[in-house]
Amino acid sequence: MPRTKEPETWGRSTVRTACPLDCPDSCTLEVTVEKARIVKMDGGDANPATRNYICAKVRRFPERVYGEDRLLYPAIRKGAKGQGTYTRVSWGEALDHIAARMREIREQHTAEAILPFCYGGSNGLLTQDTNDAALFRAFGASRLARTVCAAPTGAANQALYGKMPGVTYQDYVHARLIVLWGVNPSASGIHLVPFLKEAREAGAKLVVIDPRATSLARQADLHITTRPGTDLPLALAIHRHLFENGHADQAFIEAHTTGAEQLRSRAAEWTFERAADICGVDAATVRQLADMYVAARPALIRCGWGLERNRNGGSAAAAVMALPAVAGKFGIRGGGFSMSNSSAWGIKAAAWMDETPEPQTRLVNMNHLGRALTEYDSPPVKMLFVYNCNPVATMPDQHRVLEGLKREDLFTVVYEQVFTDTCRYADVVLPATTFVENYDIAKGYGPISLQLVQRVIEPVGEARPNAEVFSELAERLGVGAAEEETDTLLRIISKLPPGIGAELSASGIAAPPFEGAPVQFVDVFPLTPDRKVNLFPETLDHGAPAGMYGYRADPATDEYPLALISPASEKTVSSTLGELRERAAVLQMNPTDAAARGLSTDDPVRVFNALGEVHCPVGLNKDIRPGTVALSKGLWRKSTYNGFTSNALVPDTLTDLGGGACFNDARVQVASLGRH
Ligand SMILES: Nc1nc2c(c(=O)[nH]1)N[C@H]1C(S)=C(S)[C@@H](COP(=O)(O)OP(=O)(O)OC[C@H]3O[C@@H](n4cnc5c(=O)[nH]c(N)nc54)[C@H](O)[C@@H]3O)O[C@H]1N2
Ligand SMILES: Nc1nc2c(c(=O)[nH]1)N[C@H]1C(S)=C(S)[C@@H](COP(=O)(O)OP(=O)(O)OC[C@H]3O[C@@H](n4cnc5c(=O)[nH]c(N)nc54)[C@H](O)[C@@H]3O)O[C@H]1N2
Ligand code: SF4
Ligand SMILES: [Mo]
Repeated sequence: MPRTKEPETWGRSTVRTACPLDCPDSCTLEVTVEKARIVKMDGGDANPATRNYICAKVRRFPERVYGEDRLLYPAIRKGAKGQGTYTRVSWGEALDHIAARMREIREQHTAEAILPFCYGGSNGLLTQDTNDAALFRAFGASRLARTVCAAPTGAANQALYGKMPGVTYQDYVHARLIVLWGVNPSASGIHLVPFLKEAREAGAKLVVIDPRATSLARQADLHITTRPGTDLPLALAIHRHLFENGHADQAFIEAHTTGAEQLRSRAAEWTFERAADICGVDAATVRQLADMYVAARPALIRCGWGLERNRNGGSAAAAVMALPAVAGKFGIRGGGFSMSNSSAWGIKAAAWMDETPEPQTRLVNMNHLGRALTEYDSPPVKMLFVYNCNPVATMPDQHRVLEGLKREDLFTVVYEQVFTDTCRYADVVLPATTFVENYDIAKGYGPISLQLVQRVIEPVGEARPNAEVFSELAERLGVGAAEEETDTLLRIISKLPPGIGAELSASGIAAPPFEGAPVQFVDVFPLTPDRKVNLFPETLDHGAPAGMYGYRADPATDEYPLALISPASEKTVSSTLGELRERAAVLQMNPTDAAARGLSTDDPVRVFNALGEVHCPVGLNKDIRPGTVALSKGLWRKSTYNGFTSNALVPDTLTDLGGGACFNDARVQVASLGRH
């Protein structure tokens, strides 16, 4: 069983655990503790894919655990909303207060006026979809559609393949061609990088499709610098070439797919020239990509999340993931596609949540938080319970989110590790443990891995784990029983598929299915009802006028001609660890665009559109395509001059499939701010 806390030892010891942050890699960690304090966090070797090293940001995690922004005790708002002044209270008082307000709101407005709000936080199996979900279900709160990330790629993967597991890092070395499509592993999943290097040394060609020349793009055999949001025409042009020029694998299509004819007809209009024109690249480059893809076997496409964050994101991901089926690239080690592998274990929260069935209460799309807080009625949102999430920093339409959070009649609870930008608007702040202070189960979504997260140190201050706090609140509200965190852990372990729980308990890591490296169409097949690839999911063919695989035009205007993207930064995981950023974030801009505006490096600029404006320094960077500018995702408000981040410029429009966020559909203008 998991190690229970030994009496405090003052010697030096090392504890093996795992990183549950929202990152595909899910590293094994070795955490060194001295005098009951963490002195070092480094890599361990249990997860073969993460090879004994970790990222620089998690090496700095102790600065979060013991940092000045850490929340140490529960507190209740004292001054005006947004002022950020609080009085310390006990846990008992805080939970009594919350329970009383929840009852009151239910009586006056129905429980649907309560909106739980959570996302990635610590991404383990314990920190979400357990006692939190049970409480809100049993109480009858509104439900949250957790769509801020992976909703379009998830919808596409589900519809086409039923989320069939993908090629894992270990097998990249077998590929002859690797296409990194809208993904930047140098920041967002660093353990893939050495596998890419090995593959290239073994002769694989590398293609990168990205509006920025990332460091991998600079090393690639081919870099296609597409305009953001244009991957759909690019992928359809390759489909057209495959179908029209005899490169489609008819035998595979016949045996393993449905909907090929419809896909073919939607692709028919996308000649190389027409696609190239929309993508802002040469037709010859598109043809080169198609030729390389046709010629290579095994050929592997790593589909990332950069391509989903726009109005065409779902269809784009579907068209990209359909390529190996049409081109006949499956059935060989190192061939096929990689997407999220989070479903590879077949673990579903339903296994332990069935005791509390989900009520059919109002479903709120989290990307519409601002709208929900300012517009929804019958009932209005009267209480927001935020946990595992920092919506002020991470949700679209930041101004509207803030406007909603400022409502005096909104009761907001923020349950957090550090005093985030969202905490500032809370009526009650609750301190949460970090993953070195609680148990969890970390599930990788790049490599297929499942590891136990250990409680390495005692909670700092009065911080408490999610499992305990939500069950205690449920008990106060008469809809559940308080549960110790270890009991929740044991309950979940007992509901894992046979054998897995025992392995986790015994050794802290479970042996992955297919030895962690399944071959698509040899070891794993589509998990769709008919076990075929559904190349044209009819149920998704909506959203007139475009429909499935229909291209929606770029939202740029003469007034706001630049596409603003906000890629993952190596310094944070979304906004987690954003408190440690010291300097102002820099807007990356191509020198041509800067020259046209009379801007030089470090000039303070206004980045603006009809939704808002961001003030920050500009950096001239030839690695970003003209017409596109970039500001990192996950910035805290303190990281710009005026306290707004790219999300102040991001519309809350939704993607074509899955109701996802259109972060990269922000269209902006940039001008000098004058002296700062
Ligand atoms: N260090 C670090 N690691 C992380 C995260 C983090 O914040 N920091 N976040 C984690 C999370 S939550 C996620 S979802 C993943 C995301 O990881 P990635 O899939 O890498 O996602 P992004 O960084 O959003 O975008 C990847 C690349 O897509 C490019 N891009 C932007 N728009 C487009 C487009 O329309 N088409 C194409 N082809 N490319 C485009 C960007 O320039 C960027 O280089 O990373 C996870 N890992
Ligand atoms: N502009 C722009 N914005 C984006 C994106 C983009 O591309 N562009 N990408 C989006 C993506 S990919 C994602 S995944 C979202 C992520 O958005 P969020 O879900 O808001 O993720 P984080 O910013 O990591 O914030 C998670 C918070 O949960 C807290 N937390 C961690 N563990 C626990 C716990 O055990 N208990 C409690 N109570 N709290 C905990 C952390 O301290 C942290 O503040 O952001 C999105 N935002
Ligand atoms: S954030 Fe990713 S790379 Fe960093 S330690 Fe965690 S799993 Fe490993
Ligand atoms: Mo994400």
